[in-house]
Amino acid sequence: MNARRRTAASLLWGLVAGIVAALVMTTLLLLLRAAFGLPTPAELVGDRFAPLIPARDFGALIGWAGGYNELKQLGVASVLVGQLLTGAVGGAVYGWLRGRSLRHAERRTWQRRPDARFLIGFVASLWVAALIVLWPVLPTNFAGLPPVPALVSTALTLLLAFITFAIALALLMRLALPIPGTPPGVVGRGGSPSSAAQLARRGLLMSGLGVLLLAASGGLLRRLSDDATFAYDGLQVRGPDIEPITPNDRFYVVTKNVIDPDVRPDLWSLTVDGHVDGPVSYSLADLMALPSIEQEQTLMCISNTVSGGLMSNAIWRGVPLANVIQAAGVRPGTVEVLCRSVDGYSDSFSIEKALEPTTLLAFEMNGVPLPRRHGYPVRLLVPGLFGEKSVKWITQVQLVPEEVDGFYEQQGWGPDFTIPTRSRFDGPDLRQPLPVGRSVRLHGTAFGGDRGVARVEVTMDGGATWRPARLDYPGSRLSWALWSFDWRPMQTGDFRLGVRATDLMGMVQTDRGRGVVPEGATGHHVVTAMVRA
Ligand SMILES: Nc1nc2c(c(=O)[nH]1)N[C@H]1C(S)=C(S)[C@@H](COP(=O)(O)O)O[C@H]1N2
Ligand SMILES: [Mo]
Repeated sequence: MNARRRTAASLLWGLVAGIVAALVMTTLLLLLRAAFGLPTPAELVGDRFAPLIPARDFGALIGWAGGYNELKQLGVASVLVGQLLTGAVGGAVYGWLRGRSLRHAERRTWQRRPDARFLIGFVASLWVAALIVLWPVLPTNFAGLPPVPALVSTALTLLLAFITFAIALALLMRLALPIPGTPPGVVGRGGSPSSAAQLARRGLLMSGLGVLLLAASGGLLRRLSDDATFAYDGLQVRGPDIEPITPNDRFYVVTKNVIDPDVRPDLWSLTVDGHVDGPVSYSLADLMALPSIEQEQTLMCISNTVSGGLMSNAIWRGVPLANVIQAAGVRPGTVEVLCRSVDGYSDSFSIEKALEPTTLLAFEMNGVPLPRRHGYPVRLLVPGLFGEKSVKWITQVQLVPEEVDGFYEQQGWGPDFTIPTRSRFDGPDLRQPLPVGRSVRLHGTAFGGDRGVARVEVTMDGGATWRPARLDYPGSRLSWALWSFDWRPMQTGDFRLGVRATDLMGMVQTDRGRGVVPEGATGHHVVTAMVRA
């Protein structure tokens, strides 16, 4: 081979070896994710950049991808491809340099070997860059480690991954090209001549290894995706069979995660720190031993439309957040509490809200321990504010002397997160025409945040007249109410039905229509009933 062809060959070898080495690294990362809940770069990158996307663009992206789950899948796939591309580039440069050092065989001490120096530099700069870029999301651990151990273990995981990549790359190149000092065509590594046939064999070996790794990481990916949130994120509950208390397996779900935390209670703890007299920490047993209360409360996502089902009601048990905050001692000048979760999620709200007796650290939902997808072992409940403030899998409550933006707040949601009063039709199914002259039971839900529901009214004439509905299930001040109205249409035609609620403060639900971005949707839920002979 002439020099130019040899250079091209070693560069190409390096490129392929780089991809295979990146596959080794990816397989290791997926294994660590599955076994220990250590976050993958794909998850970290997603969580780092999602909050930087403005709320409206985020909505457009979700629409473009075909849903939040689809966007998550796209994000994960792009980072995985990015890992392979980075590996390919690193491998190509390494291969090229290694090919060159073969031709300068006299310089064989490793300090003089530019290929080895490059590889160490490549790994070090990847790691430093990853630490700098991903710094805010490093305290993520899906097995439930508190922030500091989570940060350290994530940083070490990344280092281990990059070192694994480098070792795999070096070994694979050694397979391809003999070590410097033993020029090709003379004597190969095993003392055998490095002939074309031998190179072909090695090529075959490398592609075999690549295929094997693809199968392994593919298998791991499939296993992980069985555990992913794709099956339930965005779950809604509404319609004719709506129940006063939502069963846990029907309760709506919203999560930023591709795979939700699976917290090991023995690793988990809750810390109250920041602007306090003295930080306090609780194990799960500590927390559950504190006096707890039961509370019926409805949760609703800020992205719920006026007709949407991202709203559910449950009976929770938990410890008032005020108790643990007071145990730490609020320093004067505290403005907000910033709550962090094991998944790296955070949100904040005023210290006044945090000290209200109904703001809870909940550990039970409808009589059973919190299900994993709803925040096991402990989640926040912040009555009156949109669901995103009710941080699941909470691990830290930090008192802060200034306003801080949470995960979605950074996208530009808010600044007011008060749930506006709302009401909705759930039944009957109006896709079928209603028979004229026969009584039909219109029914639905009404929710006033933490202001309760005093009254629900319906209109059959586009808002000219309003008639009082019955409150079949009045709920609590913090929950929805279920209403119904027996209607006997005496004429055929299409009727525009509307509903509105009034809260216990006497405030009537606004008829002003507004979209979900940035402070949640408002306006009347209007449906059309076809009345036929
Ligand atoms: N740690 C964490 N908490 C979280 C979220 C999240 O992604 N991670 N999502 C929030 C959002 S946007 C909503 S609407 C509620 C949903 O709670 P649920 O799934 O129990 O209904 O959880 C909030 N708490
Ligand atoms: Mo939400």
